[in-house]
Amino acid sequence: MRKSGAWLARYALEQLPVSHTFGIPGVHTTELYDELSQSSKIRPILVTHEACAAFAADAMSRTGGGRIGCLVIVPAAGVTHAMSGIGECFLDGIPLLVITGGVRTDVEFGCQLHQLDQMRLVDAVVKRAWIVKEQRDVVPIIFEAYRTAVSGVPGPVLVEIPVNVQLFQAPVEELPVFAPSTPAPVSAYRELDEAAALLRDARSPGIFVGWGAVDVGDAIGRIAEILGAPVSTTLQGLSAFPGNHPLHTGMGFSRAAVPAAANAFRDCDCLLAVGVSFAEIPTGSFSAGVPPNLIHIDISPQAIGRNFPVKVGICGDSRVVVPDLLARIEAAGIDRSEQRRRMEARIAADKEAYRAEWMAYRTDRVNPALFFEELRRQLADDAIATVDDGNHTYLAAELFEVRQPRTFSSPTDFNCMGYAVPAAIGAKLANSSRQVFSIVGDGAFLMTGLEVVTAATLQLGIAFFVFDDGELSQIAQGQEIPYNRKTCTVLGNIRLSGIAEATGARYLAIDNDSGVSAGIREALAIAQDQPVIVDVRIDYSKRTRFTQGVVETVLKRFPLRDRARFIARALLRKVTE
Ligand SMILES: Cc1ncc(C[n+]2csc(CCOP(=O)(O)OP(=O)(O)O)c2C)c(N)n1
Ligand SMILES: [Mg+2]
Repeated sequence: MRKSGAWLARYALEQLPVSHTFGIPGVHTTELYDELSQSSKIRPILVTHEACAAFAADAMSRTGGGRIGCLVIVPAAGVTHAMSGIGECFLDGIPLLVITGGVRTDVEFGCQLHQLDQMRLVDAVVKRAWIVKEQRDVVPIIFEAYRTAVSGVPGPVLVEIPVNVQLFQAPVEELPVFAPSTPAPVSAYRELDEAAALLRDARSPGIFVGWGAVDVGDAIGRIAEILGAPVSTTLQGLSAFPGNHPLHTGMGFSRAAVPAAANAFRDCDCLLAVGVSFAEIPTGSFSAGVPPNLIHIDISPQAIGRNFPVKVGICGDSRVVVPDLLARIEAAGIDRSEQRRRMEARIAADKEAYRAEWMAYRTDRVNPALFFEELRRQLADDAIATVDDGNHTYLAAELFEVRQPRTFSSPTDFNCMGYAVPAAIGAKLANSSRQVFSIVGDGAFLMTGLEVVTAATLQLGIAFFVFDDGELSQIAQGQEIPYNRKTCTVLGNIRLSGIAEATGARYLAIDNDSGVSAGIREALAIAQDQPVIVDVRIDYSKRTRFTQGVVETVLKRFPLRDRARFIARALLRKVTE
C-alpha cells in the first residue's frame, strides 16, 4: 500500500491516548492538520502562542487520566516558542509528545524556511528526539517516542517529520498496532524489608511525598496512619496527599514550611520519601533537616541520594513499590495509635493557629487566607487548580487545601511563568465536567493571558483569578530585604477589564474582603460555561513562611564578607533613601 506521512502520523496518534493536539499550523504542517481535521478521535486545538500549546498539553498529561499532551507545531520557530513548556515538562517529569514539521529533505536547496538543526536545539529539554526519514518509519517512531515519554522518568520527546514525508505517498509494508506496556514489577524485597524495619523502629517517623507519589495517596495514608507519621508534600506534589487528612501538614518541612509541617518534623528520626527529588523549593533551598535514616523511593536512579544521603534507596515505580511496602508495614504489628492521636492534635492546633494569624491580618484589600478559604468552601473537592509561579503560588500552597490527586498543577522545577492560563485550558479540555480555575499573578498573566481567547472561542468554563498587586511580587519581596529597592519588578498599569473585553471573557473584580464570597460565587456561576477573568485586588503585605524562610536561608549561606556587605548596603539604603 502507499501512504502519506501525514496519514500515517494520524494513524499512529489515533492509537495513542491522545485526545487533542495543540499548536499553530504552518507550511510544514498543513497536511498533518488536514489529516487531524478528519479525525473522530483527535481534536486539533489552535492556540495563540506555542508556549501556551506546551503548557496546555502539559496539563493534559497531568490531569487527563492517562492521556498524553501532544503538540503539532512548525519547526524551529514553533519549537523555540514551545520550549518554555517543553522545559517545564522535562524538569517536572511530565510526558509530552511533540510533533514538528521539518524542512524538505528531497531538495538540494539550503536556506529553507525554519531551517535549523532542531536536534541540537532541543537536546537539553527532551528525553529523545527523532527525524523521520521515510514514510514507513512514521508509525514505529511515533510509538517508540510515546513509550519513551511515559516510561522511566516521564518527559518530553520530539518527532520531526519533514514536510515532503508528510505530503507525499510511499510504499508501506505494514501498519503496526500499538501495544501498551505495564510497569515492570520491582525486585527490591530486601530493601523493602529494611525500610519497613527502619520505620517500625523509628521514634518519630515522617513521610515526604511528591508528584511521583500522586497515584498512591491512599496507600501513603495507610502507612502514615499505622506509623502515626506526619505527611508533607512537595510543591509539585501538593495533590499527592489530601490536605484534609489529619496527618497532612503542608509543603516541605524546613523552616520555610508552615508551622504544622516545621513542628511535626522537628524530631523526625526516619524519613520515608516517595516520588520526590529533594529539589530547591520543597526543601526550603536545601535547608530541610533530613535524618540519616532516609528511605528514598523514586523512579529516577539519579534522584536517589543526590541531595541527601540515603540509608535505603529503592528505584522503582511508586505504584508498585508503595503497596509492597504497605503490606510489610501492615504485617509488622505496629501500634502507634496514641502517637498518632497526639500528632493529629498537634497538626490541627498548628494549622488553626496559622489560619488565625492570617485571618487577623486585615487591610483594605483582599486577605489571601480569607480568599482561599472561601474558594475552597465553594468549590467541589475534585475541582482542578492551575497555578502560576510567584507569591500567589506559595500563598496557594500554604492557604488552599488541595483534596484530590492531580487537582493542583503548577510550574515547579523549571519554574516558568505564564503556565497557569494555558494549563487551565488543557485541564478543562481533559475534564469538561469538572470545575477548573487558575490562580495567576498579574505579571504571569501578562505573558500568556491572551490565551483566554482560546477558552472563549471553545466556550470553556474556566475562572481565571488574577492576583492583581501591580508587581512581580515574589521577586520584589526578595529584593526588599537585601536591596531595599525594586528594580524592574513594578508592572505597568494594566486594566484587566480590557483584556476580558478583547478576548470575549466575562470580567469581575473583587476589591476587598467584603466582596470575596459574592465575587467567588458569581465567578464560579459564570464559569459553568464560559471563561471569566476575576481581578482580585490582593493584599501581599504579609509574607508567606516560604518567602521568609528562603530569603533568610539563602542569605545565611552567603560567604561572611558578602553577607556583611549585603546587610550593610541594605541598612545604608534604609537610612539614606
Ligand atoms: C519565565 C520566567 N521569567 C521570570 C521568572 C522569575 N520570577 C519568578 S516569580 C516572579 C514574579 C511573578 O510575578 P506575578 O506573576 O505578578 O506573581 P506574584 O509574585 O506577584 O504573585 C518572577 C519574575 C520566572 N520564574 N519565569
Ligand atoms: Mg504580581
